[in-house]
Amino acid sequence: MARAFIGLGGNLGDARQTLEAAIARLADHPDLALTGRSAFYRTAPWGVLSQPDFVNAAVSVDTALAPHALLDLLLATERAFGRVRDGERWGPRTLDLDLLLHGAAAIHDERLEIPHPRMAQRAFVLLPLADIDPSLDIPGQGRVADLLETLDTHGCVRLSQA
Ligand code: PH2
Ligand code: MG
Ligand code: MG
Repeated sequence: MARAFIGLGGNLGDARQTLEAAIARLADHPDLALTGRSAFYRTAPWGVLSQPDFVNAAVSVDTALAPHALLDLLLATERAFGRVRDGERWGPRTLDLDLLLHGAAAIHDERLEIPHPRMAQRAFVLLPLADIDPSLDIPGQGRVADLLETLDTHGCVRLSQA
Protein backbone atom coordinates (compact mmCIF):
# COMPACT_ATOMS: atom_id res chain seq x y z
CA MET A 1 0.00 0.00 0.00
CA ALA A 2 1.35 3.44 -0.91
CA ARG A 3 0.12 6.98 -0.34
CA ALA A 4 -0.15 8.83 -3.64
CA PHE A 5 -0.74 12.52 -4.25
CA ILE A 6 -2.73 13.70 -7.25
CA GLY A 7 -2.95 17.26 -8.59
CA LEU A 8 -6.26 18.26 -10.19
CA GLY A 9 -6.82 21.13 -12.59
CA GLY A 10 -9.25 22.37 -15.21
CA ASN A 11 -10.21 25.54 -17.02
CA LEU A 12 -12.94 24.62 -19.52
CA GLY A 13 -16.62 24.42 -18.56
CA ASP A 14 -17.57 24.46 -14.88
CA ALA A 15 -14.15 23.39 -13.65
CA ARG A 16 -15.06 23.54 -9.98
CA GLN A 17 -17.96 21.16 -10.51
CA THR A 18 -15.81 18.90 -12.70
CA LEU A 19 -13.11 18.68 -10.02
CA GLU A 20 -15.72 17.98 -7.34
CA ALA A 21 -17.20 15.15 -9.43
CA ALA A 22 -13.75 13.76 -10.27
CA ILE A 23 -12.81 13.65 -6.58
CA ALA A 24 -16.08 11.84 -5.79
CA ARG A 25 -15.35 9.33 -8.52
CA LEU A 26 -11.83 8.66 -7.22
CA ALA A 27 -13.16 8.35 -3.65
CA ASP A 28 -15.69 5.74 -4.84
CA HIS A 29 -13.12 3.65 -6.67
CA PRO A 30 -12.62 0.23 -5.06
CA ASP A 31 -8.82 0.42 -5.40
CA LEU A 32 -8.44 3.87 -3.82
CA ALA A 33 -9.05 5.21 -0.31
CA LEU A 34 -9.23 9.00 -0.17
CA THR A 35 -7.09 10.20 2.74
CA GLY A 36 -6.93 13.94 2.14
CA ARG A 37 -8.22 16.75 -0.04
CA SER A 38 -7.30 20.39 -0.39
CA ALA A 39 -9.36 23.50 -0.85
CA PHE A 40 -10.11 24.66 -4.38
CA TYR A 41 -7.99 27.51 -5.77
CA ARG A 42 -8.53 29.84 -8.69
CA THR A 43 -5.11 30.19 -10.30
CA ALA A 44 -3.63 32.32 -13.06
CA PRO A 45 -2.60 30.23 -16.07
CA TRP A 46 1.01 29.11 -16.22
CA GLY A 47 2.82 28.25 -19.46
CA VAL A 48 0.25 29.45 -21.97
CA LEU A 49 -0.96 32.78 -20.61
CA SER A 50 -3.86 33.50 -23.01
CA GLN A 51 -6.33 30.99 -21.59
CA PRO A 52 -8.93 31.08 -18.80
CA ASP A 53 -7.91 30.89 -15.15
CA PHE A 54 -7.68 27.36 -13.77
CA VAL A 55 -9.30 25.77 -10.77
CA ASN A 56 -6.71 23.61 -8.98
CA ALA A 57 -6.84 21.19 -6.06
CA ALA A 58 -5.03 18.11 -4.75
CA VAL A 59 -6.00 14.85 -3.10
CA SER A 60 -4.12 12.04 -1.40
CA VAL A 61 -5.12 8.40 -1.73
CA ASP A 62 -3.92 5.15 -0.26
CA THR A 63 -3.73 2.47 -2.92
CA ALA A 64 -2.32 -0.94 -3.74
CA LEU A 65 -2.24 0.05 -7.41
CA ALA A 66 1.25 0.34 -8.86
CA PRO A 67 2.22 3.76 -10.26
CA HIS A 68 1.47 2.95 -13.92
CA ALA A 69 -1.85 1.32 -13.04
CA LEU A 70 -2.83 4.43 -11.10
CA LEU A 71 -1.72 6.58 -14.06
CA ASP A 72 -4.00 4.56 -16.37
CA LEU A 73 -6.89 5.06 -13.97
CA LEU A 74 -6.26 8.82 -13.91
CA LEU A 75 -6.08 9.04 -17.71
CA ALA A 76 -9.35 7.08 -18.02
CA THR A 77 -10.96 9.43 -15.50
CA GLU A 78 -9.80 12.46 -17.51
CA ARG A 79 -11.42 10.97 -20.60
CA ALA A 80 -14.64 10.26 -18.70
CA PHE A 81 -14.84 13.98 -17.94
CA GLY A 82 -14.45 15.04 -21.54
CA ARG A 83 -10.70 15.49 -21.76
CA VAL A 84 -9.42 15.38 -25.33
CA ARG A 85 -5.70 15.32 -25.95
CA ASP A 86 -5.50 17.20 -29.21
CA GLY A 87 -4.67 20.64 -27.89
CA GLU A 88 -1.41 22.41 -27.37
CA ARG A 89 0.88 21.54 -24.49
CA TRP A 90 -0.15 23.51 -21.39
CA GLY A 91 -3.36 24.61 -23.16
CA PRO A 92 -6.94 24.60 -21.83
CA ARG A 93 -8.55 21.37 -20.61
CA THR A 94 -11.70 20.17 -18.83
CA LEU A 95 -9.79 17.98 -16.38
CA ASP A 96 -6.13 17.30 -15.72
CA LEU A 97 -5.17 14.65 -13.16
CA ASP A 98 -1.43 14.61 -12.52
CA LEU A 99 0.20 11.87 -10.50
CA LEU A 100 2.60 13.92 -8.37
CA LEU A 101 3.97 11.36 -5.91
CA HIS A 102 3.50 7.65 -5.31
CA GLY A 103 5.04 6.70 -1.99
CA ALA A 104 8.82 6.87 -2.36
CA ALA A 105 8.72 5.81 -6.02
CA ALA A 106 11.15 7.50 -8.42
CA ILE A 107 10.14 6.78 -12.00
CA HIS A 108 11.41 8.35 -15.19
CA ASP A 109 10.06 6.73 -18.33
CA GLU A 110 8.22 7.93 -21.41
CA ARG A 111 4.81 7.58 -19.73
CA LEU A 112 5.46 8.72 -16.20
CA GLU A 113 7.79 10.93 -14.22
CA ILE A 114 7.44 10.92 -10.45
CA PRO A 115 8.06 12.96 -8.45
CA HIS A 116 6.42 15.22 -11.03
CA PRO A 117 9.42 17.13 -12.45
CA ARG A 118 7.94 20.63 -12.28
CA MET A 119 5.85 20.47 -9.12
CA ALA A 120 8.38 22.27 -6.91
CA GLN A 121 8.14 25.41 -9.09
CA ARG A 122 4.35 25.58 -9.23
CA ALA A 123 2.33 27.37 -6.57
CA PHE A 124 -0.88 25.93 -8.04
CA VAL A 125 0.44 22.46 -7.13
CA LEU A 126 2.15 23.21 -3.80
CA LEU A 127 -0.58 25.37 -2.23
CA PRO A 128 -3.16 22.56 -2.45
CA LEU A 129 -0.57 20.01 -1.26
CA ALA A 130 0.19 22.20 1.76
CA ASP A 131 -3.50 21.97 2.75
CA ILE A 132 -3.12 18.20 2.95
CA ASP A 133 0.37 17.97 4.47
CA PRO A 134 2.73 20.98 4.66
CA SER A 135 5.55 18.79 5.99
CA LEU A 136 5.30 16.42 3.03
CA ASP A 137 8.78 15.76 1.62
CA ILE A 138 9.15 15.73 -2.13
CA PRO A 139 12.13 13.41 -2.63
CA GLY A 140 15.10 15.34 -3.93
CA GLN A 141 13.30 18.69 -3.81
CA GLY A 142 12.36 19.46 -0.20
CA ARG A 143 9.39 20.03 2.08
CA VAL A 144 6.23 21.47 0.55
CA ALA A 145 6.02 24.34 3.06
CA ASP A 146 9.67 25.30 2.48
CA LEU A 147 9.34 25.16 -1.30
CA LEU A 148 6.21 27.33 -1.14
CA GLU A 149 8.14 30.09 0.60
CA THR A 150 10.29 30.44 -2.52
CA LEU A 151 7.28 30.97 -4.83
CA ASP A 152 4.97 33.86 -5.68
CA THR A 153 1.46 32.78 -4.69
CA HIS A 154 -0.34 36.00 -5.63
CA GLY A 155 -1.97 34.44 -8.68
CA CYS A 156 -3.68 31.82 -6.51
CA VAL A 157 -6.94 32.59 -4.67
CA ARG A 158 -8.50 30.10 -2.27
CA LEU A 159 -12.12 29.39 -3.20
CA SER A 160 -13.16 27.00 -0.43
CA GLN A 161 -12.01 25.46 2.82
CA ALA A 162 -10.18 22.16 2.63
N1 PH2 B 1 -1.83 23.20 -15.99
C1 PH2 B 1 -1.14 23.22 -17.09
C2 PH2 B 1 -0.67 24.46 -17.70
N2 PH2 B 1 -0.91 25.62 -16.94
N3 PH2 B 1 -1.83 26.72 -15.08
C3 PH2 B 1 -2.51 26.65 -13.91
N4 PH2 B 1 -2.73 27.76 -13.23
N5 PH2 B 1 -2.97 25.47 -13.40
C4 PH2 B 1 -2.79 24.30 -14.08
O1 PH2 B 1 -3.22 23.22 -13.59
C5 PH2 B 1 -2.07 24.33 -15.30
C6 PH2 B 1 -1.60 25.57 -15.77
C7 PH2 B 1 -0.82 21.98 -17.81
O2 PH2 B 1 -1.10 20.86 -17.07
MG1 MG C 1 -0.87 19.35 -15.37
MG1 MG D 1 -1.49 16.22 -16.93
